[in-house]
Amino acid sequence: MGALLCSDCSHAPEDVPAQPMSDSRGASRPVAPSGASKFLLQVKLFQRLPETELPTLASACEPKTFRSGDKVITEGDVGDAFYIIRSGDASVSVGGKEVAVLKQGDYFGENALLRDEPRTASIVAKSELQTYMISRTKFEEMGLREKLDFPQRKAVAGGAIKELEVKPPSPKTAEERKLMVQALRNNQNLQSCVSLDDKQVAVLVDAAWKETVPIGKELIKEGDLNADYFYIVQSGKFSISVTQTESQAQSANAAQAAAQSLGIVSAGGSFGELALLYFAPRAASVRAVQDSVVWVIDRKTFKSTLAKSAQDTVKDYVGYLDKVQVLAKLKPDEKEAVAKALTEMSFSKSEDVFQQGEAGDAFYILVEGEVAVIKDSTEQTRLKASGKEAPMFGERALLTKEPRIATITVTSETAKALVMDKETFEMILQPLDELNKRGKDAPSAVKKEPAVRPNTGSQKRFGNIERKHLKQLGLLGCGGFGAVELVEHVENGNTYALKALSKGYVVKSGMQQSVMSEKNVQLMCDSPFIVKLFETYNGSQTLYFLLELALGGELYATYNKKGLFGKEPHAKFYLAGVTHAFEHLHSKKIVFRDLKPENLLLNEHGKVKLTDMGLAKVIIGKTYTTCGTPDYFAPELIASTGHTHAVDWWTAGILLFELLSGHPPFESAYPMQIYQKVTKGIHKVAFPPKCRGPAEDLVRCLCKKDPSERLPMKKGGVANIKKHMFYKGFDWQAFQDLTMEPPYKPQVKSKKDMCNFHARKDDLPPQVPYKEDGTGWDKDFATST
Ligand code: ISQ
Repeated sequence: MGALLCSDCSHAPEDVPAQPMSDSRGASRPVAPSGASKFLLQVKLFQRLPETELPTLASACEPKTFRSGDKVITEGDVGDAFYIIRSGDASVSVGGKEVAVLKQGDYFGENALLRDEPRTASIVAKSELQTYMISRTKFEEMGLREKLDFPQRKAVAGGAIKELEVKPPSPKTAEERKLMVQALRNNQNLQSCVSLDDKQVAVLVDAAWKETVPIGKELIKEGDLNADYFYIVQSGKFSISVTQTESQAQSANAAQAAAQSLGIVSAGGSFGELALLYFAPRAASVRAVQDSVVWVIDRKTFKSTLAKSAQDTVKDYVGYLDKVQVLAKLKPDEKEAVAKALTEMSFSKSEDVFQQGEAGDAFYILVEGEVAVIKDSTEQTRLKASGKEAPMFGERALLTKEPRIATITVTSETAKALVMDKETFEMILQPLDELNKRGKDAPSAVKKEPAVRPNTGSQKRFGNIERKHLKQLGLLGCGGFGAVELVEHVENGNTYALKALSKGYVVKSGMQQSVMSEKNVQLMCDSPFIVKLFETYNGSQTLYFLLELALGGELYATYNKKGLFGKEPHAKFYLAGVTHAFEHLHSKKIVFRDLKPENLLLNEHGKVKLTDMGLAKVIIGKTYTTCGTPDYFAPELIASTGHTHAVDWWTAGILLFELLSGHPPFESAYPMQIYQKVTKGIHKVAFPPKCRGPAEDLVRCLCKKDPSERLPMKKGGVANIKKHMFYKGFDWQAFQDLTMEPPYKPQVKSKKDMCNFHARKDDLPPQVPYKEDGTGWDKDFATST
């Protein structure tokens, strides 16, 4: 449903009688007037067509008239047509309740031209209703789908270095504290995303400072990038206004759009909560309509308050580690580092945590449930976790790979353990036997940063291609930070993708660290399922990534243009590529954090490759920055309680749902509404017919709210996906060997053929002049000149 609720109705075409015309099957059908072209331009979907196609589109418009009371669209029916209202009113109802009235110039159902999704609302004519209708068949017959341009969904990043202004807390009376506590508790958006206990609310109240806001002052400006504060109104009044963009108006359903209309916030109310979650431009403007007083809470304080509970958990874990004999010689900060790197694992009844005779590579602390210790088929004892007791087993695995001396089997319905494997232990410290041999005065072995080891393989992988040998051939794409050009090596004719980032823009946005991290992460990767990095260059104004070329196009555009949504063989193939890519990244402790069809490319054979390491990061244990693409956010990202590699498996579930259904499961034009849906959980989502059966089960197993319960996080790991019913009959070996025939083969005529890319120059990010700032942030960037 795409009701343009704030449309300018003067764009409506004149009410010209329809004239007959033959359609492609020779049947006579009425045709829309030429004025329709102008009108159609308002529709977001059609703005993605080249202007020259508008007359063709207008000729696909069929005038259709409904009598008062006629049902135009029925909620739940599969949609196959789009309508624009020429005159008359129509009622929009969801679940039998009227949520909006559409008028001349409004339109609905444009998604039906791309996907056969069920309608999300019913539309009934309230008076005689004259419309133009475009059917999907007609739209496709005219080849218009292929000509559409599909802009990428933007990720939100949280890594800006910029310093937040935080003022000292202001003194507060008991009454003022009460008002703030209630305001925090009454903020529905906040409540539905994060869970704040009384102690955390008290910390936020303590930290708040007071500001006076004179009448007329704009406290928040829509689109402002300085969006770091949340406000509670102590006295006075504020008006909230949104310049509803076309995209919001058109992708929201009527009910959502109405909820975002103008409003007034008075004493005890609050606003700006999105700023607490992550760094993003303001979504609305807020102006004082009276002299007012507000309390201010900044994002940094908010985030660290949420992360505190994770720090308390670390303290509990250190307490457990204190009881492990083989770790007795570790220093306090070393134990803390181990505690932070423990990962949670979930087990079901009768599952073996490990078996007697197996080579041990990890040790476990049981924090929930009960297990039996079984030796030579005889139960020796049972270990039970309680609030006070966290039994542990397998700790000798940190010293040797000797075989397990007993089997550990879960006897409770479920069990949860904290796990540390030998490899991770050695990445954050050193081999345990070496640590145990140290003298008393030896320094701490805690490493500041996890080791980043470039994957160089046997050959010299970097320093082979110089930038001066590259010739630009054309623009492939524009991302948030840079442009991607097709380039050719002038000596050997090889072609590549060259991604360029303006250094001035990187510095202006405070993204220096994340750009360096992107390069380091790329250097570590070597997988056929990840776009390869060949070189990096550091120019005076620009940083460059020389990347493997994938000329088949973006998966997102391909799905839309070729109508691949809902096709199971395709979803299987692409998710298999993602599974391999994640397996590779996670083996190197890299979390990707931005899976979506926009970040998957096809090469000329149709093989899939993951791209864009802009948000990827090496982590051991948890990390706390909320970033990614809102449609794909996992619940723990929203709750800001720390996340692990398990977020990637959540996104894999969302991807599978989207590839089969045509839209992500938690969808809204308003991020807060997405987060509320995500927090409610996947069990509240209605699965469309194309995403039922084994596919539905796999989505549900990946999108478990508890990260440790997501399928690949359980015992068996990634193989659990490979063995899932959804992949019954799928030849994983052929897939891995790259011998499996891809389900879709893009048209690519040569290694310079850019026909699958339609970059627009106006989407180019700004080029900001750069002057060396003396910090040397970029000195290790280049692999070649
Ligand atoms: C590789 N090939 C084509 C386009 C690309 C865009 C971004 C990154 C890599 C690419």
